[in-house]
Amino acid sequence: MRVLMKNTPSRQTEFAPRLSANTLGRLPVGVARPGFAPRSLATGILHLGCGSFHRAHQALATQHAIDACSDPRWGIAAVAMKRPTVVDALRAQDNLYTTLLHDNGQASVEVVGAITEAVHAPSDPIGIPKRIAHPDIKLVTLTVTAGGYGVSPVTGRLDADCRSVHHDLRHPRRPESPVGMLAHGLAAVRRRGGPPPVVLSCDNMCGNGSKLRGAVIDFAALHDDHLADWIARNVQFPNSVVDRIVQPATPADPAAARNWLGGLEDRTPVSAEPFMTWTIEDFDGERPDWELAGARFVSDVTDHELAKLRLLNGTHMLLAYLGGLAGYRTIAEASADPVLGALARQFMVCEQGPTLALPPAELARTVDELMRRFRNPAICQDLTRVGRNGSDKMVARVVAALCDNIAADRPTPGAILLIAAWIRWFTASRAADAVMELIDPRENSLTPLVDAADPHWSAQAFLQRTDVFGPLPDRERLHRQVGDALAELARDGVRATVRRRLSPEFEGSVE
Ligand code: CS2
Repeated sequence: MRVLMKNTPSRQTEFAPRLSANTLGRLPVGVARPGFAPRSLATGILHLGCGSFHRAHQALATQHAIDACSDPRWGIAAVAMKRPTVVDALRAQDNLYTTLLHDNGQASVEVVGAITEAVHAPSDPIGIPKRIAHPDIKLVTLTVTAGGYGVSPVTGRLDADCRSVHHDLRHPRRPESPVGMLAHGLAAVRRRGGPPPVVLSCDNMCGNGSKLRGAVIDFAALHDDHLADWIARNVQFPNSVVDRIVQPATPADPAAARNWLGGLEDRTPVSAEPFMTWTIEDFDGERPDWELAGARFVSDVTDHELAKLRLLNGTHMLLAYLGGLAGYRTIAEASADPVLGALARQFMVCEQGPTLALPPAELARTVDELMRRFRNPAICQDLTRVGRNGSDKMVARVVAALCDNIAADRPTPGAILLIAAWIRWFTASRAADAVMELIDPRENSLTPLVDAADPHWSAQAFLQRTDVFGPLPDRERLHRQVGDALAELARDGVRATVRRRLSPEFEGSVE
């Protein structure tokens, strides 16, 4: 049973006992915990990317699935790809950690015991390919971010020139990249015989499984054509769509967790919202009963993926860039601003929504729910973080819908403002005395396009970058609209510029 708790400070001692298998019994009654003995689990899943998202999403769902069916096969070996911090913290507490799901000043607190082993890839004596090839591993899952796939945005195939590919071809036992680990791991499975694991990407990107499959096959082909062919014929890479807003770890988290845990210390708790979905393409093979923990299995995830990326992530970008320019720090603050909140709603209902296969009532419900989720004050999603790598995210989250809307002759004020605000923030971040950082993988090649004195020239130069925006229809009109919005943002500020573009129906909600 999960109980909602209020956070009441407990007496903090200098040497607080650590969360561990031995101290589980000391947790306050309201804290949920595994219904199984964590040490009794076998390891059936190898996960690459042991970050906060994995621990608040898949690992928590796996605990619930194990609990629901008493099936002890599905413990997770969670691999940290670079830094050892989480691994060290988890190992010191028997791989247990706390999830805090915050809503309305209350939290549902649960200690998770689904991780059987925390592994630091660079120093792992066994090596990840060998672990992948262990016959008990039925699933290899991933959250390594889009950049971890090594796929060129131009060709959609593995970028064979990158350093990690060269490294991984030379070091089959100790590859560094997820794609190298998978290809060498699957090569070892092929040598040992028997069914290969299913490879399930849980990264937030379009066609995550298909992209990963292409990259692993491309890598294998550089090494051995027969292996590439074997992977193509034998290994399943289902697509999946994940959703839960997770707060990045902060140094203050352990102290906050100690209060919820009745004084026990957890050095690596995770905070997130209560909402979660996980939509997975059907595949053959053994797996935990994740549907008992909120996952959905479907034959095709495309519609779910478009809805997630366009409604949630696209609107996150809108709030990040305009909110950042307006001086806000977090998504919760930006979405609580009446003018920005009204624009976010209008953008979802009138621009992103009509491009999706969602019935109107479902769209209205989703938009209401998203506005509530964005405004959750307990989740601190930093705008500089949501806004970073914008050039990689633009097409799937914003421009694809913009193009559909132009083709259907629907107005696109939100997308125009979003692009203008991104350019403006990027411009501000290039100034010698910049106070607003904006990280982007293309920052070097975009910097020469910045011209604060000539917004129309700048708009045109940015929009001509097909590696960022793809081929755009009606270019001249778009150049003018983005240039006008840039000029207005500079002259009149964010709120006045946004207000002018709110339709009466949405402006009515602005006090
Ligand atoms: C955010 C996502 O940083 C971002 O791009 O939009 O991390 C978002 O919180 C998740 O996709 C929610 O499921």
